[in-house]
Amino acid sequence: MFTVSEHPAGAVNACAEAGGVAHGPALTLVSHALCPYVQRAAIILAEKGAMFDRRTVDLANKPDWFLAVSPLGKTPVLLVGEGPERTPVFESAVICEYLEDTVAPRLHPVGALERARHRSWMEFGSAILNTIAAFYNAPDDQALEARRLELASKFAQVESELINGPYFAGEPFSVVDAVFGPVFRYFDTFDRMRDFGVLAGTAKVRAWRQALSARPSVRDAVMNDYPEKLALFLKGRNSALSRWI
Ligand SMILES: N[C@@H](CCC(=O)N[C@@H](CS)C(=O)NCC(=O)O)C(=O)O
Repeated sequence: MFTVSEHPAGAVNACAEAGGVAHGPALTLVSHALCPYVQRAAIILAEKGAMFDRRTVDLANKPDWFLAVSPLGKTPVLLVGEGPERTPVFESAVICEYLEDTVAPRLHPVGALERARHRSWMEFGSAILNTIAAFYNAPDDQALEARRLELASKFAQVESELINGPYFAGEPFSVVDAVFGPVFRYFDTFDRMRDFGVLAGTAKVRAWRQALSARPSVRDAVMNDYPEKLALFLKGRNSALSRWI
């Protein structure tokens, strides 16, 4: 079963390509409470001021209606339109591109090469999410330490890519920011366990993390009980990290 909840984002859809059509199709973001890929879509929808509904699904017990709209059985899915005309768009990167194509304002840079560079760093953000999963699933201390070092090394690479902030591209908020907001959110929970020192040598990354955590779209991309739910999930991994909770 799923629960349906309204999202606080306001305003109406505006079609960027059509030069500002007042109302676009109904949008429903099929979500999971902890999914960082869902969060990036929610952040972009909020940044664009798009109205959307959110349906939360239990991924441990996937209902048939969900499997019918999610060929890979994963969240997020963006349902565009209603009834028989409804089209499911799956894979977060594709959802981001669809929203860029259809809802103003554009968050990607205008120049093709700079846009490609942003997409590259979105991929890097996804690679960090995979390392975070390997970190919290590490079966023993040795594996945990290896993943910790891998994370520190990846954030050192991000550090050398950052300019003056507050965001990835400086002043404007971009899609890369929507990818890294959910990445940094994990560290709010990790930091409560102990100081793992993953971001110790990366002053620009730490400043970026702070700017993103203060951004309303990033803050509101999860429900209030997210920290408790994440802690419970991490505890349930029975991994080397679980004992710190
Ligand atoms: N590449 C996908 C990754 C999405 C993903 O891994 N979603 C997870 C939740 S965060 C999921 O639905 N897992 C369920 C499963 O794999 O069975 C995207 O970017 O949308």
